[in-house]
Amino acid sequence: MRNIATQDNSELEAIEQREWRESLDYVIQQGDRERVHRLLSSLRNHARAAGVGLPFSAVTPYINTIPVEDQTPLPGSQEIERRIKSLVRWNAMAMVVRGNRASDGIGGHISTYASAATLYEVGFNHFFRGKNADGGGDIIYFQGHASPGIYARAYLEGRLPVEKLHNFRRELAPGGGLSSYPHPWLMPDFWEYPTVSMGLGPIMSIYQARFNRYLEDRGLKKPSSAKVWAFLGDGETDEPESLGAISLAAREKLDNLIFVINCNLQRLDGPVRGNGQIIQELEAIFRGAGWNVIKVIWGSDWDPLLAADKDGLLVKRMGEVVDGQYQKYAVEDGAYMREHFFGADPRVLDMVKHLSDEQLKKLRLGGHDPLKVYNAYKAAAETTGQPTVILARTIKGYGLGEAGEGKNITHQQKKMNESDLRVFRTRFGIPISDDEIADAPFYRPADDSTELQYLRERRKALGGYVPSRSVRVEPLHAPIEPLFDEFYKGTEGRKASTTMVFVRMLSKLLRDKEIGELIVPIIPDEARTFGMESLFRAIGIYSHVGQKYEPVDMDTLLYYKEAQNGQILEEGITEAGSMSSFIAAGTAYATHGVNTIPFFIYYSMFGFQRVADLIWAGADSRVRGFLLGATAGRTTLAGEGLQHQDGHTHVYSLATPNCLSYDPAYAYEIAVIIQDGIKRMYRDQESIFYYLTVMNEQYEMPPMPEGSRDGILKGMYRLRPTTNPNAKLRAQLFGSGAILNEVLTAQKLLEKYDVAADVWSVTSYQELYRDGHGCDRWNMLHPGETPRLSYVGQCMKDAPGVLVAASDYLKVLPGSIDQWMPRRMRSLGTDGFGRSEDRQRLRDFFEVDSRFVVLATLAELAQDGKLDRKVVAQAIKDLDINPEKLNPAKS
Ligand SMILES: Cc1ncc(C[n+]2csc(CCOP(=O)(O)OP(=O)(O)O)c2C)c(N)n1
Ligand SMILES: [Mg+2]
Repeated sequence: MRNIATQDNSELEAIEQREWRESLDYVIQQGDRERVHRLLSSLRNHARAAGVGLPFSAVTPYINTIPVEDQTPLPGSQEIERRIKSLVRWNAMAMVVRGNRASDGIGGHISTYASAATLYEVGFNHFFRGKNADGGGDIIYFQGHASPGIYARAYLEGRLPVEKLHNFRRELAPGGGLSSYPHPWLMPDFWEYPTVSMGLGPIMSIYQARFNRYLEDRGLKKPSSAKVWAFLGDGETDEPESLGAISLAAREKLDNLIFVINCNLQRLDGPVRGNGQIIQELEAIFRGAGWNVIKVIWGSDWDPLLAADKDGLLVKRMGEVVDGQYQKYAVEDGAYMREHFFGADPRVLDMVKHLSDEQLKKLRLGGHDPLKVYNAYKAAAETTGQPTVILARTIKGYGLGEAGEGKNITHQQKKMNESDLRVFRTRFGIPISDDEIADAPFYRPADDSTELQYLRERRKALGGYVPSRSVRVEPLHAPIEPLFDEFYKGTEGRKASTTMVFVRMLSKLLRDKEIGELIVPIIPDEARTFGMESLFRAIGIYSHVGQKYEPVDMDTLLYYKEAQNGQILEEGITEAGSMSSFIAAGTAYATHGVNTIPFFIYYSMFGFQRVADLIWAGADSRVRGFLLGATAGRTTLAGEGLQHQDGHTHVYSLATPNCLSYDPAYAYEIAVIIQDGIKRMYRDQESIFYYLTVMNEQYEMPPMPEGSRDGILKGMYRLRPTTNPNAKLRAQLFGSGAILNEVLTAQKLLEKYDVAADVWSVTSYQELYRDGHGCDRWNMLHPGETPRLSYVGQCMKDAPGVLVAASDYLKVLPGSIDQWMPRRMRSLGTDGFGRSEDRQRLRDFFEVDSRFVVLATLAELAQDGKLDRKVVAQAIKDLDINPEKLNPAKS
């Protein structure tokens, strides 16, 4: 009896469901979507009022977002586009296979592009706008591992000669090669944006899209319909940077931004979410964040099946299969799919009885169907008020067949044997004969072939080839020198910190008629810490919507002013986001032809230590601008302790080849460095950027010594020579940043020990190091010529005495120039974890105060036999130094 009742119930429910659906269909067919929305939400409210709460769900069924009825036909010739795509596929694969035959282990990826080919080709033929288009064209972040496909297309376009393809990943080959991934540093006419460190492309693209708006809102660029496209892998979305800034994109209504996530359900080792569904997971995340989500899961082959699925049984089945299983269907044959996918429900199985196993195997997925992809891109491009993400389902290694399609090893598949090649060739109809196939030759049809004519015509219509990087900006010629005059004079007794000096300098630059509007201050919620709040009112904080509220401090002079033409990028607590803005602003000279000059000021510890990989990406992008690590110095930032006190970012920054790093002590040093920096980057158009540390210790800023300019820039100059050069005991002392004052005090204290010391200000160990190695290298390679003398060597040529350096950074920093010193140099530095303490105790703890400079100098003299060791022992007592104190480097 019970069974019959259950059966009755389920039949009743099925009828009920059908009737409700038919009623809804009736409303849908009227064509008024808003009416459907209203109806459903009133039903939901009605149910809620009756106590039936619907569970929250940000996901829609596991089917395409765009219904078949809403599709528009693909313009152009599908057939020619398919042939072009096949040629790109072949050449991309051949590039990797040939490369690895010529040089085993050279690497490269076949399967990423193989899965993404349609996603790119639809873009190339119909959407990506080149530099001649409105607004200078689109900005495209190509997925790094798909680079072979992008090169293969450029080869067909006639932009890359075949020799370059032969030298994929062999950049040092005669005639040059192609870089493994998108690197503007290595291919400055081709690649625009580096992407291969996963997660950075997505976050950079978000801030790029926002920066485009900023330029428009501030009148620095005409509004345009240009888009920012970011192509990423589904595995890549596990990187925190990929998803970490998506809410900003929605909040700022960035409808100029389109993410395309290639959901091949696999990453390097295996499935992205074997036991789940990455597409559904991403849909929920993006929808929750306010994005327009377009799922492109099933290709047109599935449309008739879905149309016949009146009871939603197929959709239900599609939604219950996990990704690991979907991957299995991709590698198995049609019979397996029939049995295991459709066969789970006899009614679903029945729906495919008219299809052969072979036809089942060939049912295409959405990301491989140009029509579906075209419609998704079109909808994305037409979306207003929201960014769009396209979740396109594909198969990793599509087309590789037995050689790797859908297999777990496919990411690293680099080799194909003759029979694999033959299958690939036949599948994609590449006109290469059996005799030649083993060689995997590149194939390019004649220039006047239908394919190449079509391809050229499409790119012309869309504004030129992409990717393509060019610098068309006019060099800046504004006379900025007078802006810095006041800083050369010193503060005449008043105390100031280098941070205060910098902020004053920035304010002057901002007020300048010529370059003021080009300055882009970027701050991650730390303006008050650095005494920059006066800028809020003066130049405004950028907000696309202006200020919709009355700020609580409206009645004060320095109120928190947001404005549509605001100039400050107040990013909130995100160094990664701020750095992405810095990259967008610092590459605008190439992207937009605008010389924006970013100044990104942040807590020094949270720069190179926190977002070094983004800084690296900026360096690769040929970024220009100034990074300012404020509250810097392990012992200069008092109180904050271990997590905040930076004593090492100058060591990290040394590793970035085009970053010039300075640890200046005085106002005039900063003035010289920034002025020269603007000249080198924006007048001379050098692809360099700057890292300056600034501190919060206040002291008097002296006037600039005559003739020191060159030395400041090169890295060192003699600041205060001894008044007693003929003394028997001599020393050379080197100080940087706030520790320079300790060294000057030591110079005085040493007089009591009859030691006459010269004091040098070292503004940049990094520049000295680079110069020293540059000279050594040149001398090694030119044995027959007059040897070059390093700048350190020049400075030290006639400098007598022992050598002692002290800095607020690791000992290795001064140690890095040791080899160009005429004699052994002792380095004092701040190796170890910081402490919450005041400056004086910190400098005692880290052994970098004036007392330790004195002690080190005396110890060096004793070691040279110039001084009795008893004097050193006495000095330890006089200076009140505890010889048994903890070693800060280890405690
Ligand atoms: C930060 C970072 N970590 C790791 C890697 C190494 N890596 C390169 S590709 C890849 C897998 C990519 O998977 P997915 O994002 O899904 O891209 P697909 O090739 O499947 O399109 C990994 C782990 C990297 N390039 N960057
Ligand atoms: Mg993947």
